[in-house]
Amino acid sequence: MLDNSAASVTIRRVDYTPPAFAIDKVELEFDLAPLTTTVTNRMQLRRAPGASARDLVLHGEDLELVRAEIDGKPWTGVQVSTDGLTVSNVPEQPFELTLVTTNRPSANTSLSGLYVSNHNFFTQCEAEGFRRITYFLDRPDVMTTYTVTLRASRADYPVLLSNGNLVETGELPDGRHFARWHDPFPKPSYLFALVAGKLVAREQRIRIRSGEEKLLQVWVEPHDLPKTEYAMQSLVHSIEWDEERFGLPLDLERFMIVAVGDFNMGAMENKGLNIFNTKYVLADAETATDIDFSGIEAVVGHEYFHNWTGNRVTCRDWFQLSLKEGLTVFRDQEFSADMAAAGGSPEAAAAARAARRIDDVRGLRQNQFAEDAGPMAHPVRPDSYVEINNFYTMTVYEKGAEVVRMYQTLFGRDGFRKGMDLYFARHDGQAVTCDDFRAAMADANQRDLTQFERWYSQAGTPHVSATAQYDAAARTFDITLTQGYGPASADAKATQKGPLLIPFAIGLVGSDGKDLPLRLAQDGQVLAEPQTTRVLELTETEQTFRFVDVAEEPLPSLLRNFSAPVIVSYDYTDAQLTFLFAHDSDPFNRWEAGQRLATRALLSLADAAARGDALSLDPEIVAAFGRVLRDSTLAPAFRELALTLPSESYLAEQIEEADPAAVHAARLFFRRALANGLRDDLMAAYEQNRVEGLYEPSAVDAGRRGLKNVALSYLADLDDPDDAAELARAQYDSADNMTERSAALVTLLQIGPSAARAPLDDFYLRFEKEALALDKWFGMQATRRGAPGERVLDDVGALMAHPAFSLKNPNRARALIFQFCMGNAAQFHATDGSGYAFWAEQVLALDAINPQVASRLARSLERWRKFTPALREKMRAALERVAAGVQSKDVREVVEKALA
Ligand code: 0A1
Ligand code: ZN
Repeated sequence: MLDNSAASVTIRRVDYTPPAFAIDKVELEFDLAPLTTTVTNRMQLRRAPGASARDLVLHGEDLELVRAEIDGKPWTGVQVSTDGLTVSNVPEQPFELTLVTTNRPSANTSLSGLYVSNHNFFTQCEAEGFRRITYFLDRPDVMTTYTVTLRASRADYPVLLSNGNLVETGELPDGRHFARWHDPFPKPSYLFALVAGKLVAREQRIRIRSGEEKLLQVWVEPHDLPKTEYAMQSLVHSIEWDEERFGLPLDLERFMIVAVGDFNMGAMENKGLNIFNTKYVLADAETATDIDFSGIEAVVGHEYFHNWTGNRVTCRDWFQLSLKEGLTVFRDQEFSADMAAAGGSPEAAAAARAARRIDDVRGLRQNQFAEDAGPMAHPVRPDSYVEINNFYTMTVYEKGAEVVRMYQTLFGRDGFRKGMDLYFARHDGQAVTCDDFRAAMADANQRDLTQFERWYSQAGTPHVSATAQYDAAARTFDITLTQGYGPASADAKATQKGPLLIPFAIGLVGSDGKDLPLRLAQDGQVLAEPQTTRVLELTETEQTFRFVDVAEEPLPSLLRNFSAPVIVSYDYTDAQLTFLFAHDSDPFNRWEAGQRLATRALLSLADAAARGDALSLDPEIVAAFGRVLRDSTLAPAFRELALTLPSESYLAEQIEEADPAAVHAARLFFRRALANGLRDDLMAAYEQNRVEGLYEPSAVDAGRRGLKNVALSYLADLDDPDDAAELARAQYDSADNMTERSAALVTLLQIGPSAARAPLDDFYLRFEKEALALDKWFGMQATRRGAPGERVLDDVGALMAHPAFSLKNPNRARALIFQFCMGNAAQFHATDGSGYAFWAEQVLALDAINPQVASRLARSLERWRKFTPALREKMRAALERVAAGVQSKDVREVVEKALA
């Protein structure tokens, strides 16, 4: 049982002490059975140099100790507690400790440690799951080599996998068999994994640049084998890319990916044995969308790239999590961009790259900026935590990736590569800190990066405000940048100590829409075209940069390609934004101009809606969107992104006291204005972007489908949506892929439940046995808009009782409950508080099953203080209800911080 009364313990970064013991090697033997699995753990231990501890304190949770021996003799000096085992008076000299324990895999619903999913065994050890398998020094700075023997019934568990290389297999009495694996690379316990069960593999042999042959395997349940082609292809591309871009080869003889249907996160980079949520492995045209395919490519890449950034060089402690995660997200973003760009013309490649960048930044701004402004705000390298699982956050991952990207922006690709090379030369095989990475970047590029440390230690999103002054007589253009932070929690404020080094990319756009040549007053050097973007280094609180020989008053294009994770304000007029939206040579900023234009209009519409005023939209804005929609020189993927308005939750973040109903009304009004104003263009975009021929998840085809489906969705918001309904219905019926089919169904749901009823039933029958497709079926009903006065929550409630629904499967819980609470703002924030009551009930129900999943859901109310007083009070009540009934420290940390 979890103890509801136990005080939460805060772990602090400054308290780090090195381990008192080292483990030279470990041998693990597993007698696998679902009810009770027995683990025999034989460790060669020795005191760390200089350490004098007499007792050995090991981590352990939910274990039953059967036996303890030192150097082959029973050892009675052991003390079991709720969080570990103390072995007293251990020998001075190196010794062998043998511990036999049992655990209960089939009763493990937390999906941390050893658990059963669909009758097969899996493990998840990051961050602190290994201690649920055996007593150990379960901390990332204790690295050792593992030899693992798995024993199980051959009939029930024909496949037995663990990290590294397979060294021996054989038969045992009573229909059992065994497999022994050895991983030659020392690793921390969080990278341990085993898998056992009825699985089959797609295999491929490749030759890497050294000439060595490698075996690649993707393991799945037998019926899923046809859906593994894309994952395998993505793995091959990842291996090639890491050799090409960073000179990093695959270091093991074999590399395995295993898919599991019950998984808390996306995937896990266990050494040589990556374990993946099925969502990021299984795909075919029928069941997966373009977004799913690109998610698979990114996550396969991400986990593979961890082999060097995370596994060969790992984290000293969990405060350094972004050392591996920020860096690996950056690497997977670059990989995805390169893959999307591959094979196209230079223009197409640039457009594909820009589309990826826009997508990544949109995610960051929507989710990480909100996190950074709320009660869970923390630096990229946090200073404290109660439950480390709560710190696998957008800040550590996505903001961390932006921090890594800034090194590349400052030093260029070659300088960044030099820094990476030095990092591996210094630290291969070690557990290190974010400071070590920064030092490698600094030393390789002969730069002092002391100030840059603040990116790791300061919480909150920096604000940069810009003002400009053109002097026609002197032909100078001065741009003054001021940096600071917005409102923040007291904890976040306490971390904000001084100005950051902000790489600020800028261009100056002339009246013909072309970039002007840039000449900065300090260095007197003119960049020849097309280098008309300049990275300014803002290091002071306020700094003025002077451009000289500026022939005409330019329009500044600020923070090109989003060169730093900051919020930029500048007093653009609508006309200036419209101009940039039509001309900026930087595709990111071209998109950004449209978003600024839309956001400004949407916020003023929301304001009017909240006051009950009549709504109206300047036809010039509609016209600006129309020009981009019609511009066939622009990639369809870009036009799709340009036409996608900021989400309701992003807009609510921009408002001091947000009224979700008003935001919803504003966004709907804007969409209707675009639909009515651009009907013919939308219709044309729909017709012109039909993709003929065999389905391919390429960036180009996906872009066309994306634009076509965004056009369809606008057409469904026409005052008369009959044509759209007909198009959507025909698209649903003729679809030969999930992208088209699900987009059609979502559009029909947008038009209304009656338009969607028949295809919704068809979808269910078609995909009854396809878990991932069924997740979509739940998700689209949870996120449906709902007519005025309609309660989508009633449908969600009914779907909770559907035989295919289960709270125990994280993907299913996310599809229905999370999608409603986090992806349907207007319905979730219903004024009667019904959404919040539902939230509290589900957080508590999940808390008893799976604290990690419960805690993620708990976070959907953390921004409660941002809302109107009436909503705020109802949210507080829901939070208090959870605080009173919570069992896990995971959820308790979140709700206590929210209420503090
Ligand atoms: N390191 C993995 C993410 C991960 C973290 C925790 C997990 O279980 C609690 C599972 C996976 C990654 O970055 O992909
Ligand atoms: Zn990762």
